[in-house]
Amino acid sequence: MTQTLPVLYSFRRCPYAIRARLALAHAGLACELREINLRNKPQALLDASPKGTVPVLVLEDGRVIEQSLDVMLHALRANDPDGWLAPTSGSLPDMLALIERNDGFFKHALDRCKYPERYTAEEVNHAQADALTWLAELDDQLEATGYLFGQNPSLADMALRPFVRQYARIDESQWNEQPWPHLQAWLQRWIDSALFAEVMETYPGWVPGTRGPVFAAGGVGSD
Ligand SMILES: N[C@@H](CCC(=O)N[C@@H](CS)C(=O)NCC(=O)O)C(=O)O
Repeated sequence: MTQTLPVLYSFRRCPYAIRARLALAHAGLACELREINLRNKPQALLDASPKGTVPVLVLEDGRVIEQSLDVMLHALRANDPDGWLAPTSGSLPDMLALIERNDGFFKHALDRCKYPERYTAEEVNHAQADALTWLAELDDQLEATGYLFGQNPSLADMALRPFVRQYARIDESQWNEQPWPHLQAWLQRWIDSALFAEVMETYPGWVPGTRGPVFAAGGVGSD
């Protein structure tokens, strides 16, 4: 079958895939979405990207983008209608530094908070303390303008929100009781947005040899 659109291998609940879909949807960069089962990865995905993680974007010319942040940058460099790459405060390198700490420091803690049974009690206690520190810092950073880098949503807001959402979903009543009003409001605004609804739509699992649905044909505004 000839490839007429970029192909996005995706998994609905994966925070990395969510951030990639956010940028693609916002940029209106139409692609063929292939919803995969992480326990039974299609050969086409492994052929394109042997590391076997999602998201993976295969461009029409065969180039493969296999890191979520690179998918975001690719989409936004093609079309960035609300200036996610040019925040009103701070710079792209500042945003990339925060995203790196999210993907390293916070993700490490998040995994231990989410699956405590897989780790020792000491590791979990440590991770919980790290997560609280990180989230309190984000709350502080959001206090002035409601977004991480100035007046509007940016690459950093969109790259981090799926991970903060995962943390919030571990224990929603505990999340609601935390003293982080700016962080809670920031997360909720996104969850209530049209963009969130677009990227969290449910698609049937991709059947190899068939064409997946077209994703991101419209272009959806920031929250
Ligand atoms: N650094 C990668 C991480 C992607 C990642 O770890 N995705 C997870 C799903 S949330 C995955 O595909 N894991 C492979 C597996 O579970 O087999 C990125 O930013 O795209």
